[in-house]
Amino acid sequence: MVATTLQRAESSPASALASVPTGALVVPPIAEASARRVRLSVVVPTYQEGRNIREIIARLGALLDEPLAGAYELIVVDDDSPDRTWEIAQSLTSQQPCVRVMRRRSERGLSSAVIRGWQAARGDVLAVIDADLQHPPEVTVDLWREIERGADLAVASRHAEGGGVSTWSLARRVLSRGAQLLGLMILPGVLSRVSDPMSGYFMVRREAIAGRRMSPLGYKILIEILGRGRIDRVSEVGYVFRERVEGESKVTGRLYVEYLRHLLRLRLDTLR
Ligand SMILES: Nc1nc2c(ncn2[C@@H]2O[C@H](COP(=O)(O)OP(=O)(O)OP(=O)(O)O)[C@@H](O)[C@H]2O)c(=O)[nH]1
Ligand SMILES: [Mg+2]
Repeated sequence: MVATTLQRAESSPASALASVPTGALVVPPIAEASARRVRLSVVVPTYQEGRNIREIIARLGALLDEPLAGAYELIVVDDDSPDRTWEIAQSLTSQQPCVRVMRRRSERGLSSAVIRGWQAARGDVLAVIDADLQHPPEVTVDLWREIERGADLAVASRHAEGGGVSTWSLARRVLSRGAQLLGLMILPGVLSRVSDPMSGYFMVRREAIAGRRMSPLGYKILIEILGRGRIDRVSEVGYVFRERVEGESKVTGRLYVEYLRHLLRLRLDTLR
């Protein structure tokens, strides 16, 4: 009885779900004036990550508390996962008030989830990281340092010094490099700007993408940022893409088709 009372006294109740922005996929130019103390907003897109969400949120919190105590937020954007990832994430808000949770029911897909999260973000710097711990959370601190040194875009790269793909099969390596080469042929000026344009782990200054209408397809949101953003200074940090331990991959053959359509769409739009 005493223990229960103590626990209740120590933790505030879980906060309400954040509302999901609608309409065009455009990140607004300035964060709300009242919330300007937030410098960094990290979006964690999730679908069926109930077995990973606690750990990724706890680790990001512990890491970011040092350089950015009280000045960052973690925004989980869940597509109404049947395993109720959103609910687990919401239960964490009582211990970590920097966590905000969106439960999306009207839209699906990784790229739009990331942009919806950024639309609701309060920070001047916007970031994305996978929930499944394949992106080492420690690298977030290195990316933040690169932004502080003046980068408009800081990318965690598997192909920069110190980077790699751990135990990927030869087939997956060939597919990944093949997709990158295809992208270089269709959009050379965009994909050549970073060593790992397929990375889903990066930070970008809000002002570099604010007001730009995004139209992503599939998984490769970084290509959209490079293609449509005002990116001047780019920095890269090497990282090793880890194997997934818990939960399942959502990658299917359809994503390769969407990637090709995305490249072609961006090529047409940026030629205009
Ligand atoms: N909100 C949302 N998140 C998604 C969706 N698809 C994937 N995700 C999340 O995006 C991140 C990357 O998805 P994964 O399926 O792990 O893709 P991957 O890491 O490229 O591939 P694997 O190495 O096979 O895991 C994870 O955090 C997923 O939970 C989606 O449709 N909506
Ligand atoms: Mg993954």
